[in-house]
Amino acid sequence: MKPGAPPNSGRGFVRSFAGVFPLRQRLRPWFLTAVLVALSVVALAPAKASAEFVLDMTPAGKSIVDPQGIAIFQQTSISTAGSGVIDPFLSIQQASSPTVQGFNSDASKVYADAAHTTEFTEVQTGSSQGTKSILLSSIPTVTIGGVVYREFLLDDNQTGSDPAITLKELEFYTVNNNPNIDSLQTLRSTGTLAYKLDNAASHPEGVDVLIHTDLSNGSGAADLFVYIRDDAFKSFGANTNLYLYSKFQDNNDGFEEWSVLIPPHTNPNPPEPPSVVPAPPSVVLLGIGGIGLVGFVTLSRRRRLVAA
Ligand SMILES: [Ca+2]
Ligand SMILES: [Ca+2]
Ligand SMILES: [Ca+2]
Repeated sequence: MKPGAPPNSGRGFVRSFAGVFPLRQRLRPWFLTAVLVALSVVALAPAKASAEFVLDMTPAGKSIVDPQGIAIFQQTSISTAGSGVIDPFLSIQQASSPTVQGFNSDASKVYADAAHTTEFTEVQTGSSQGTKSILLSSIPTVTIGGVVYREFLLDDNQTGSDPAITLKELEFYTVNNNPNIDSLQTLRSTGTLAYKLDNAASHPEGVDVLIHTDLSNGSGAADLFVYIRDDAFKSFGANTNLYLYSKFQDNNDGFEEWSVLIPPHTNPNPPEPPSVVPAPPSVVLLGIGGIGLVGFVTLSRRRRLVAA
């Protein structure tokens, strides 16, 4: 050791490593696997971040592909006024609460837990109130850049003085022949997950969507189109129910309403095809493993040279 060098320097660690694990042992398959798994776990450990990654839906007309490459979000001011324009299926309202959440169902009440101890009181249940079951086959399809997407429409209502609202959580599930699921816990455990906003491997801290309702033209105007790749909905039959769960933060004033456009009404300004689609998580994981393998082989060669 050089004079003044700290006792636990990197070189000292390598010597200790080489002493504990002889070269022959380090080249065995189980050892390689253990090293790759350890490297992958370290690389994928959740980052300590104070805030989630934000998809900022400003200015007007902006469209963004989500980090998973499954969803496209597009700001819109399309009018929802008049009968036969939209079919609402989830209405969430509680002006006094900054955080509101819920999912669509034919159940008379919806809860967070299967034991029914926490009710989502903000959900306006009953079809006359704007919340009901909906079939996946009733969700319009739109082709963008040769890829088929399911189209959803969100209309937020906020005060003019505080028009920003954040979509914190957004999840889509399919369930065959069951329009009456009444708890989020049951939906998450029995439904087939198609898309979850916070599932981006590149953003373990989570993903939010920031919406400004003042970009729309007055009342009766929607704020956001959400397009989900059709091939994300794996469970699909004639009686497949579509469940949408969403959670908002910084809510004020009126309700948040999810709907679909009723044909022949269509989006007059569909989003541009995404120019870059992020690689799926499995490819990213393979890449991290590959980097770990290259690093290990390089380390082994260096150890061999030192040994020679
Ligand atoms: Ca609105
Ligand atoms: Ca609101
Ligand atoms: Ca989030």
